[in-house]
Amino acid sequence: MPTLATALLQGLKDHGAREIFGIPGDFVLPFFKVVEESRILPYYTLSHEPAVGFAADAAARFNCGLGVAVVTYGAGAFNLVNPIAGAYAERSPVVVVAGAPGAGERASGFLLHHQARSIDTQLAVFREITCDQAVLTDPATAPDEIARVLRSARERSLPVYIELPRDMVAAKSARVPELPRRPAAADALAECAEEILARLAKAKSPVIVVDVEVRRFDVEARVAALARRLGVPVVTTFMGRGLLAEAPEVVRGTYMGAAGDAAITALVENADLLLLLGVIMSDTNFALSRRRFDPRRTVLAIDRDVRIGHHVYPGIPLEDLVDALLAQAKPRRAAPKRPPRRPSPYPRGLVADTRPIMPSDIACAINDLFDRHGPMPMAADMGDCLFTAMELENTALVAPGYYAGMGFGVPAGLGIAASMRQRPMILVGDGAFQMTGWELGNCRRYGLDPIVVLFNNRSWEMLRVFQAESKFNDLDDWNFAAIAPSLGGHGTRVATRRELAEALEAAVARRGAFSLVEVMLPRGVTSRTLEKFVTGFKAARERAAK
Ligand code: TPW
Ligand code: MG
Repeated sequence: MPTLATALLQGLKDHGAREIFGIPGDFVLPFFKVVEESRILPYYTLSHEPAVGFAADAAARFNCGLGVAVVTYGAGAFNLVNPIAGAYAERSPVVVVAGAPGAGERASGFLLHHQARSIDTQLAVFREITCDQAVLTDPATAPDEIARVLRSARERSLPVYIELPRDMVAAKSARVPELPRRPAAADALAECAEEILARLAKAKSPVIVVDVEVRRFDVEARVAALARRLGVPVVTTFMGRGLLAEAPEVVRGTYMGAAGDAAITALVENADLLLLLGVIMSDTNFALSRRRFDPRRTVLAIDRDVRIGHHVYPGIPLEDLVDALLAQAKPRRAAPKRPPRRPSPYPRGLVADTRPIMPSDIACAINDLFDRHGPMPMAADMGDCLFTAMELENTALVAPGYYAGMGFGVPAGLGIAASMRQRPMILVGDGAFQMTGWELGNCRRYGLDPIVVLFNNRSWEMLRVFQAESKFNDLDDWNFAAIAPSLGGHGTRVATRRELAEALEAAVARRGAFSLVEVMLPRGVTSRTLEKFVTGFKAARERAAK
C-alpha cells in the first residue's frame, strides 16, 4: 500500500503533472524527502515562492496540464498568494500543495510558527483564489478528496489547494483514482451547437475570437480546423496572443481595439456575429473597443457556460462544444474564400547600424532572428516588453496579459524551460527584473539556458506614460549584464542596433548557460503598440468621465 505522500505524487502524475516546483520548510520537509527519494516526478527548487508559483503556472499553460507548487506552511504559502491569484484570473490550473502542522501540534495550545491568525487562516485565504480545496487529515478519505480536487482543476482550468499535515505524509493510503470528466449533456450540447451553427449560417461577416481557454483545454488545432471548415476568420485577444501559432493561415492578428491594427479592429467591430471561444471579458482585452458588443450578436463560451444572446447553456465544456461544432458544421461556402495573403504586418529587416535602440527595434530584431533560426517559446513580463511582443510574429507566448502582475517573466521562462525541455526566450523590463530576475541563478543547477531580453530603460516606463510628472518612475542603473556571470550565465549590454542584432545571434549560438541581453533604451520612449494603447486608454477614460 502506498503512503499518502506517494499516492499524492502518483495522483498528480496520473492527472497530467510533469514536475514539481517548490521551496521546502519544516512543515513540508517530510513530503519533500518523499518527492526527492520516490522520483515519481522531477522537482525544481527556486529561490522565492512567488517564482515557484509563476513557474508552475507557466508549465501548466505550456503543457495544457497541471502545474504543481509545493511550499511550507504560512511564510511559504502566503508568498504564493499573488501568483495563485494571477493563475485564477488567467485560468491556469496550478495545484498548491502546502505543508501544515500535524494533529498533535494543532492541539498543543501554542501559537505555531508561521501561523497568521488561526491555524486555518491559510486555508481561508486560498479558498478565495482556488476553485476547490482538500485538507488531508484522514488517510481513508484523502485519495477521493485528492481525486475530486484534481478533477476540479482540470475541468475548470483553475488553481486548487491541497493541505498536507506533516504527520500524514507516511500514513498508509490507497491510490488516488482518476475520476472521469463530466461531459456536456448530449441533448443540450446538440441544441447549443445547432443554434450557433444556424446563427453562423445567417451571418454575413462572422469572426471567431480566441482566448486562453482554447489552450487550457487543448483545442487549438480543432478550433483552427473549425475556422477552416467554416471559412470564418480568427483573431486572438490581447491575453490570447500566441494562440493558434501553428495555424497562421487562419489567424488574422490580435484584436486590441483602438490600440491595434486598424484592419483587425474593423473586422471585429463590424462583425455581425462574434463567436468568443474561451474569452476572458477583461478590460485589457476589450476596454479599447470603439463599440459596445451587442449581446444579440455575440456567442461567448467560458468556464463551461455558453451564452448566446441573452440566454445561457450551462455545463458545456469548451472541448465538447468545439467537437460538436466540428461534427455538425458544413462548409460555409463551396470554396471558403481565402483573403489575399497580406504581407506580414510585423516589422522585419532591422538596419544593424550604430543608432540607439527603440523598443520596436527589439521586435524587429527578434522577428529577424526567428526567421533565421525558427521561433522559440516565449514568456513575457508586464511592461512595455509585453506590448512589444504584439509586434512579433504570432508565436507561442505566456504572459500576464489580464492580471498584469510584474515579476512573472523570468520564473515563467524557467518553468517552460524545465517542463518542456525547450529553450525559451524571456522578455522582461528592468523594474520587473528587479523583482524576480535573481531566479536566473537557478539555471545552472538544472542545465537550463533561456535567452533573456531585458528592456532596460532605467524606468517604470509604463507608469510614466500615465503620469509623466512623477519622479519616482526613475530607476537606477543596475548594470544587470555585469551581474549575469555571478549567477552562472552570460551577460551583454547593448546600446546600438548592430550590437543588439549581434548579441541575439551570439545568444542563439551559446548553449548550456542563460544569456542575458541587456538592451539599453532611452527613458520616455515606448513601443508603437504601447503608445497607441495609452492614447486609447486615456481617451476611453475621458469618455467614461463625461
Ligand atoms: C506586482 C504596477 C505596472 S507596469 C510597472 C509597474 C510598477 C512598471 C514596469 O517597469 P519595467 O517595465 O518592468 O521596467 P517598463 O517597460 O514599464 O519600463 N506591482 C506589481 N505589478 C504591477 N503591475 C505593478 C506593481 C506596474
Ligand atoms: Mg523599465
